[in-house]
Amino acid sequence: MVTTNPVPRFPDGFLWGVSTSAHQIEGAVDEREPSVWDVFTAEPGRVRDGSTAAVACDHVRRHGEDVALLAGLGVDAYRFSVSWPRVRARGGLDFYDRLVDDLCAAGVRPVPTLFHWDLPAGLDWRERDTAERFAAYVSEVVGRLGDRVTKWITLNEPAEHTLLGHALGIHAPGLKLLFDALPVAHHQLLAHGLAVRALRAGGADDIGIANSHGPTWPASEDPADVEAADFHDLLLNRLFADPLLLGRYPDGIDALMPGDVAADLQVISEPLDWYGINYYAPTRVGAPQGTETDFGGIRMPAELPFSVREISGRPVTDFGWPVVPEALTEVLTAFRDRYGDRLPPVVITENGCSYEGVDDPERIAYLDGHVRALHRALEAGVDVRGYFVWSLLDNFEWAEGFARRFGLVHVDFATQRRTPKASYAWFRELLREQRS
Ligand code: IFM
Repeated sequence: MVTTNPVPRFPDGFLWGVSTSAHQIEGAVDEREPSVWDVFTAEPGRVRDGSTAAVACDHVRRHGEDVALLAGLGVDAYRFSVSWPRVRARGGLDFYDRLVDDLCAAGVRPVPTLFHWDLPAGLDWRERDTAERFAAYVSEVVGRLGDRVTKWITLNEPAEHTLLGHALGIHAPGLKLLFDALPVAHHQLLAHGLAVRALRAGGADDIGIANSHGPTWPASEDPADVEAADFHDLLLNRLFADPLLLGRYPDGIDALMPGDVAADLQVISEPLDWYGINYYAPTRVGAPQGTETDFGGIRMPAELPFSVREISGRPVTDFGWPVVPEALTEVLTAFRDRYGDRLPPVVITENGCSYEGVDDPERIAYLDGHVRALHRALEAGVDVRGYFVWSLLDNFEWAEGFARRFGLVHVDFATQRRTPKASYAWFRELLREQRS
């Protein structure tokens, strides 16, 4: 195992956890309604290795073993997602009821995300109605679990769900709408605001969202590169954070959104108790080059008003993502500077990397570097309250299938055998040291 200097001490009460999502681990596909991801993965050529998540980590049947892994790791909290298609099936909430009971019994705080991309098949984020249906589903979940769950997350990464799923067609539902996908972003944000109201009506008082953010670095000082980078920053960061934190869309975007946007922004900007940031890597962006560009294996079309450039001189993960821990400090201080007292306390709701192997010194180095970068953000005055590693288990990595392994625990998908990696032991030791 890689040995490192002790990580600096985080404040008492800092929340340490790990994350997963329903579609990526649960399996038990026959005990729920289909989602857009089931439809998408049934189409040949959509997933790199041709796999589906019909079984995945078989977590519904093996959750007892997985809760034991969480307890053994010593985390304070476990972020998982509730599958809307499972809740729609008869008895679907029973599984989450048992899971929450088991987590509480093991001393691990349950932190459910209410939507992590597995939209029930037949629903469509281009329709406003989907936001209202989401709020009704959230009321049902808080009514059933709210006596034991105190910390809630509305949505996971609406930016990626919009961009990859609806603008570029790389994720479910496979739509290639480019900028016509903007209503999908608006309706998810509206769904978030309505969900906050539904959760509050159900008694919840510790509510956040998990948005992906990262610095955008211009490829050069050339004004064309700077302008392209600003636009990328708008799409990745401001399009989702401004309406939530400031109650407005950036730079005239509201004219492109559907419905009574001013009234919707009142709902979207319902105050949050904390703001979740999923951080993986920064992006280097330049002016369009008239050709497709590669973004961590994703083909970015030539028509976009920017092109993604390589960040050289850095190690990369198996996914090809550059490892840049200091960009985590940068994104946090930039958010504090941009949003000031409109930014509630922050929780890192995902951070992690894909590497092969049970002996995984690269993952330890990645996590170690990022936890230290997080501490530097704290020292710089950013109010950070928690850190969740993505992910507890190797799992179904969307269009990459089972080819990308993000887990602290290795899963042999043929036998479902779980094997804690060296990084699991490293994280357990980090938590022990933080509490000693
Ligand atoms: O696996 C995903 C997760 O579902 C959302 N955030 C990024 C992770 C790694 O790609």
